[in-house]
Amino acid sequence: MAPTDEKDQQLESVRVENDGTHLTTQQGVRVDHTDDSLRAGSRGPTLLEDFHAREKITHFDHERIPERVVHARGAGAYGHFQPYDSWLAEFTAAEFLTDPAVTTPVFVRFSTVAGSRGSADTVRDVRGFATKFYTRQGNYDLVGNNMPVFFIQDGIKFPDFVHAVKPEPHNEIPQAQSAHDTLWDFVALQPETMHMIMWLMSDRALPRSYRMMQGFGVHTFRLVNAEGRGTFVKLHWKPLLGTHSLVWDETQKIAGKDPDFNRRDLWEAIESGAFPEWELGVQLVSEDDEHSLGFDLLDATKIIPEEQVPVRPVGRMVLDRNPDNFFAETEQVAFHTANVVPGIDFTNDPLLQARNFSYLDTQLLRLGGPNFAHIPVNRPVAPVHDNQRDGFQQQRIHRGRTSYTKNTLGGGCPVTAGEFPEVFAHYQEKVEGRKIRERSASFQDFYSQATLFFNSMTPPEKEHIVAALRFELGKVDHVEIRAAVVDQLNHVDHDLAVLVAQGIGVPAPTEPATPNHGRSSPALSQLTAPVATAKTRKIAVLVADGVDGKGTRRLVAALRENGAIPELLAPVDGKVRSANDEDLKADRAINTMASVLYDAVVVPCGPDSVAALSQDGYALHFVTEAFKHGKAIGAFGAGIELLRKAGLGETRFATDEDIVTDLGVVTASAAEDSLSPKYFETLVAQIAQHRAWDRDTSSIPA
Ligand code: HDE
Repeated sequence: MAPTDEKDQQLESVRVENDGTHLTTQQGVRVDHTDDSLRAGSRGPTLLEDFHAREKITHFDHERIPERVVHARGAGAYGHFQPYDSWLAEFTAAEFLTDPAVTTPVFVRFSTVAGSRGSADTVRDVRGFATKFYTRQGNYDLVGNNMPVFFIQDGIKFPDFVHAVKPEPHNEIPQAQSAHDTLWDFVALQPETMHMIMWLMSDRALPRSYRMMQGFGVHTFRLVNAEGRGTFVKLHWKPLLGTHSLVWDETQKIAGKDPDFNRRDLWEAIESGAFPEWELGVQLVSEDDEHSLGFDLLDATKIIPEEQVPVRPVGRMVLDRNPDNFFAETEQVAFHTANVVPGIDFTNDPLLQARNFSYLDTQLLRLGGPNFAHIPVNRPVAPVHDNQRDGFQQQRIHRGRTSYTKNTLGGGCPVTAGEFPEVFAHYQEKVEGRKIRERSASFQDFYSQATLFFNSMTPPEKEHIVAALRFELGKVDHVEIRAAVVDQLNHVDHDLAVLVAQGIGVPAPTEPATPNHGRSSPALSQLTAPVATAKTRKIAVLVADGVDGKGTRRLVAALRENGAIPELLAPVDGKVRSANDEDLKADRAINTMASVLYDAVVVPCGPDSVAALSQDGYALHFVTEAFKHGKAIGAFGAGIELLRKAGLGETRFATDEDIVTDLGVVTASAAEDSLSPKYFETLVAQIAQHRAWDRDTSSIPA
């Protein structure tokens, strides 16, 4: 395929194709045989002179590099970013944010934080959302997360925090889980974690898809305009498909059924042409208003509520190309918060300051030396001219005699001429102070935004937080740690603390430690203004021999028309024979899949089909489990019988020609051609709702 942008073009020069080639050594010598080593006699010892065997095995021995100390597991993709218009030029000199004629190539890596490279995708965790913009002024990295705050206020505590959340050092248990003693011991002793803990215990920690996650720069950064004026900024990514989550029971099951769930989802969406999109937005605060927000902008445990400062749209990012090679690109990509371009600068957020040290440092170990910027995925599209030389894995052949500034022998080049914003010039912030190890008094409010977050949740979201805290603390062996966390929760919300205490066998507090201020920020809830679309949702259609062929075809067509992805699941793989004797391709055997891998399930008509499915424990469990997890369920004609058999609580089904929607279950008694198009519309609308939260599923087994 012809390269699509400057970055793709650059990568093209290092891509290797093996089609129609011969096997060689690394030296390009063709090899006659690679299955037997060179030996003295066919049963004798292997000879040292077998350079091919030695090279092959040596290379293999050195294939691994250290995984990232955090964010080890990830998935990446290429795409591009384009601003809508130039309004932001009043605030920043960064061309890629302000010139709508400029399309900037990007590489994005999504990740979990705590787990190893091989851990499951759907664990309860923060998700990384790191974007490398290959701008014409050099690389800009926005290394953000899917939650807008962080656990700690000062980077010096990062090693402590990470040691606490990672598997415990004596037995390396548990993998990719926060539900263990050391994390909660840390939390109980560090009240500044409470706001982030509320996010971590919320549905945000269980994204349905990387494509359905918000992203946040977290810190307050600084935009600088062409005149050198600075403005504080918070950066937001908003997914066009809306922000949606899985439910906890489901995520645990997916971790076994498909540990690559989020990675696969991203890959498949891009392969199928359903390119994920996000809108970049900014919250701007003038320097004059720095101290008027009621909290400190430099404190990364605080958000600026959107109701206080609106998020203004800047541009759109589309991811439209999967990498060719996971290791070369997704593993070797090196993000760094200090990769900034003219127009974007730092603030004194102590977390950001530490990150500006850490990211360069970590790559030196992970990627084996100071030349990691030469690795194809990391190379800027902007020209690079420096006096840095040598080092392990040097990839460039610098010509000439000079590698120092100033020089006359090289004509003075590379020169340092130019003025901001043509060149990067650090923002001239005036700073004064004594050297002191002390946290500012303005960083001491640990609870008010944790409370704001909890207050802003809808009832099901609150229930999920209570259940998550009970689960997590229920795994903590030391009861005194459980109690200490409840004490902290009692500063956030008294009722929350009581509910959690009741679930984990510790005394409930009698009085609130801090009264709830009662404020909320509706924008924090995922459910108050959801984006309703069925696009890219995966729908399981349960079929067996004797299924209503016409009805099923119409269903599949209607789902596809709305951008959903229907798959026919049958008791065995291959095909099914419909009631009117046509063959329908079965996409999967039911027992190789599970309801947790789909967004909705539909059972078409066909008395014989339904009779067969009713004898199939996998099919019955499929429906019950989808109901348990709040998913849209559909059935028409005899298909309703399978729902009855599966036992969907008090749900009311269609008994005559009507379409009935009850508790997110959409049924119609008609079938084949007499099924009204309205049925499909209603079903699609229900799928677009993501989940039905009005079900009481507490007694539904799953
Ligand atoms: Fe990171 N973080 N971090 N982090 N972080 C890393 O860099 C670090 C923090 C984030 O896909 C490491 O290349 C410190 C906040 C993402 O490659 C390391 C502190 C946020 C990624 C590191 C933080 C993040 C990382 C590990 C506290 C959200 C994955 C390997 C001062 C705004 C990037 C690496 C990718 C990765 C250090 C806190 C996001 C060790 C010291 C806050 C998305 O450098």
